[in-house]
Amino acid sequence: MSEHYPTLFHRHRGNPLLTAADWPYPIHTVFNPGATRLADGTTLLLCRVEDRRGHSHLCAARSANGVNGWQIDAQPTMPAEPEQRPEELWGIEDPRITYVPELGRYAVVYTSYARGGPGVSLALTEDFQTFERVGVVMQPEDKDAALLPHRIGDSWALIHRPVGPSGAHIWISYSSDLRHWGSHKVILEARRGAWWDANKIGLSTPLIETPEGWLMIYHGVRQTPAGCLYRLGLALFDLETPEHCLLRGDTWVFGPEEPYERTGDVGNVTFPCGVTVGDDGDSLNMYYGGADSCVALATSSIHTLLDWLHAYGRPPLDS
Ligand code: BMA
Repeated sequence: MSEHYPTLFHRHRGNPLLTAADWPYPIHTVFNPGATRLADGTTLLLCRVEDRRGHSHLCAARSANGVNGWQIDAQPTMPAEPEQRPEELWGIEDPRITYVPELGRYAVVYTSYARGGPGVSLALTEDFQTFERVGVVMQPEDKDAALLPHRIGDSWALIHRPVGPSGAHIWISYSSDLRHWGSHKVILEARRGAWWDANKIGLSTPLIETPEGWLMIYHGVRQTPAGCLYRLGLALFDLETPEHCLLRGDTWVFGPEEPYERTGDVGNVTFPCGVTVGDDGDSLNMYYGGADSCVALATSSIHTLLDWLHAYGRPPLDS
C-alpha cells in the first residue's frame, strides 16, 4: 500500500503468533481466532482448528500478555457435536466472543456447518471449559455473527451476515431471550461494481463500544480472476440505534501483504474474529487468521480508528 495512506494497524513482529506446529495434538491448521480478556487480564483466543478430515473445532489458547507464552488446551475445547447437533456435521468455525455482564458469561457465536450450509450457533460459557449450547440462532446461509454485550432497550442484538439473492450484506436482529430472533434489518450493504467490498461483506470482530458509537471492523471480499482478496474496512453505528450507520470508510484499511497472509491454504486472506482492548481502554489487539493457515496479531487504538473514520468516512449514501 502506498505511503500516503495512513497506517492504522501495525503487525506484531512476532507474527505469526501461532501455527499448527505449536499445537499439543495433531492438527492441519489454526486460524480465525475469537478473542477476549478474562477477569484476571489473561488473553484467551478461541482458535479455529482444522483437522485432516477438513472439519474444524475450537481450541483455547491463553497468554498473560496476549503475545507469547501461549498455553494451549491439550484437547479440543469445543468439539463439534454432530451426534447431538446435526448442524455441526462438518464442524464449527470462526467464533466471536462477547462478555455479557448481565449473564456473567461469555457468548460464543460461531458458524455451524452441515449439509444445509453454514448457519450461526450460540453457546454460553463462564470458564471456556463447559459450554451451554443454545444451538442454531440463524439458519443457513448465514455466518460472521456476534452478540452485542448488553441489551438495546429491552432486546439483545445480534450482528450477522445472511446470503441472499442480492448479495451478502450485514444485518442486525433482536431477541428478548437469545433464542428467538426477529426485527431483522440490513445495517451495512456490500457495494457493487469495482469496489474492494463489492457483493460480499461480513462482520469481522464483535462491535467495539465507544463513546462515539459502535465501531465495526468488517471484511470485504474482492473477487478477482486469481481468487478472492479478504481485506478490512471500518464503519461506525449509533450507540442507541445500532442499525443506523453513522460513518463508513471508502477504502480498506488492512489487507494481505506479508508472506503468511499471501500464501497458505487460502492465500490473500486476513480474517480477524477477535479484538481485545488494553487496560488503557484504548489500545487494541486484533487477532486474525492469515491465509487460513496461522494466527497473527495487529495492533491499533480506538482513537486512531475513530479519527480515521471522522477524516475519511461519510454517512452511507442512501441514509
Ligand atoms: C470465509 C470463511 C472464513 C475463511 C475465508 C477465506 O468465507 O469461511 O473462515 O477464512 O472464507 O477462506
